[in-house]
Amino acid sequence: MEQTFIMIKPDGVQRGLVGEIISRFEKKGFLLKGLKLLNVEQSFAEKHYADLSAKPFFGGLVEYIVSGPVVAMVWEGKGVVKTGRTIIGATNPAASAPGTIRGDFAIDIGRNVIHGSDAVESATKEIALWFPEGVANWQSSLHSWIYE
Ligand code: DAT
Ligand code: MG
Repeated sequence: MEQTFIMIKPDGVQRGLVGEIISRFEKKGFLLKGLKLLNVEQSFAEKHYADLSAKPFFGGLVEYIVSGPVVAMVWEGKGVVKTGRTIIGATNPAASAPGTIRGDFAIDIGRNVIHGSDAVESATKEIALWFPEGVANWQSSLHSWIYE
């Protein structure tokens, strides 16, 4: 089953949005496979955002990600990468629809509360980076009530 990497950024943790965000993925029917609260170092944040290293905002982005604890998660389900991005909303909260996490809880692009993998391949890479120890092995007993 498809998996995605979701991270609640330091602003989301500081603002008390952890429960709300987890709840949205849970209520959708996705399965929580990995979860931890941690501080990351600059070199780790740089690795996570390596694809953006040439961007002018890279330094500020890394500084933001290391500014406090983040919640790293692995969520599983059919189409979870793309649907996860839909639940999160557009990168710039000014363009995120109401009802999305960024549309409901963020204003500035540099404080947009949450990260979600943008493709199945990047999800695989990010899960390996953030959860080298692996994720939990379980299946929901509600599976047949969520999938036909
Ligand atoms: P996303 O997080 O929606 O996948 P991204 O991967 O293009 O977006 O960029 C990663 C983060 O970098 C994004 O969540 C916020 C920041 N960012 C992106 N574009 C930016 C810009 N033009 N100015 C400032 N920060 C930006
Ligand atoms: Mg991205």
